[in-house]
Amino acid sequence: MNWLEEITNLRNYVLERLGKVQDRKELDELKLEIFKRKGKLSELKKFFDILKDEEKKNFGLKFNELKNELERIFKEKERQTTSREEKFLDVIFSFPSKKFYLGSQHIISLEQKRIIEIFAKLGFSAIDSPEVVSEKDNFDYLNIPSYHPARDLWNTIWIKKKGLLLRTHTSAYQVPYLKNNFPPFRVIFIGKVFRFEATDRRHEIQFNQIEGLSVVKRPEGNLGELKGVLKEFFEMFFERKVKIRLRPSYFPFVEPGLEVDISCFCKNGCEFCSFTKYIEIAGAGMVHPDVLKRGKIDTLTFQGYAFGCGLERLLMIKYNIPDIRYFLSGDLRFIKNFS
Ligand code: FA5
Repeated sequence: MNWLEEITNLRNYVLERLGKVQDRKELDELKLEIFKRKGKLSELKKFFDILKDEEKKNFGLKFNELKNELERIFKEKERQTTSREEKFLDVIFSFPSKKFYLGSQHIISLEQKRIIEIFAKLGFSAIDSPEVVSEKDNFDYLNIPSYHPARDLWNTIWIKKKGLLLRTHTSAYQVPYLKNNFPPFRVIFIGKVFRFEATDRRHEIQFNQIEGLSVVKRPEGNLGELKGVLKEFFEMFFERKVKIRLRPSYFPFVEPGLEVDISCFCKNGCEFCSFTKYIEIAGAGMVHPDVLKRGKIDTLTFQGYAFGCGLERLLMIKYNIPDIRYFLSGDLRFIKNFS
């Protein structure tokens, strides 16, 4: 057999064997068989001793060509098998696995659910309400026309489209609800409200309110019932006895208007209650007859009360949270306490 035939045969042999290789082990065995010191490739070197000088040169060229080609083919094959098998071998089974954090609901969502359950026990249904509302619903229909100084109480975030705004209070849904529903009803609207004001530990620009609205036949649904409902709610929410204090106040959409205080958890006064032993917690009152009329309610037959309180402020008292800004901070150290 001449040298060219032997070179061709070896090439064919290797290609055929490589085509059948299944895994890295078989590949390594074949590589050894070809490239080891006395392997199939070195066997060909015998021609260097046999051939005449002029043929040696041609043989050398072909020999090197084959050697380079086989090395390249083996490298490529190794790359393919590495990706499948060495990756698997890379796994060190004694290593701790990656930590997975299960998500959980935010304290605000959890507490909203609890509050809805408590009010359900008191006969109130929870109603969805929009966050983008008209100027009329947020102000005018609640006896706060554009020239009214009370508008300054609610620093408003306006939307470019004329007449729309981010609701400054959940009371914005009073008239739309009254218009579309026939009494008697007891409902709560719970959700985000927005105010363009400087933040501090008790004020946020976005917070949540719980609005209660009850409209029933006279003489039911009076201030006495309002006080009873609030007391029951606060006692169930805080899971302790609570004293309620109602003080005269002014909101244009209720008459009379009230500020609701609850007794503080401290004994001798603290920073929370500014050493007064009472904490201001909500606004409330009997729904103004003009508001009821805008909602097409017969004011001779029906009367109503409404209240609105800040959810974050309730939670600050309940869980002793010193700063309202924690709620939206996204700080996991805070959030995880309540998941
Ligand atoms: C109102 O928003 C009235 N709509 C409440 C109301 C409803 C009165 C029905 C009468 C009848 P006020 O602006 O006081 O009222 O807000 C109500 C509660 O929201 C406050 O008692 C307080 O708990 C909370 N609150 C007000 N401003 C902020 C703020 N910037 N950050 C966090 N909580 C706030």
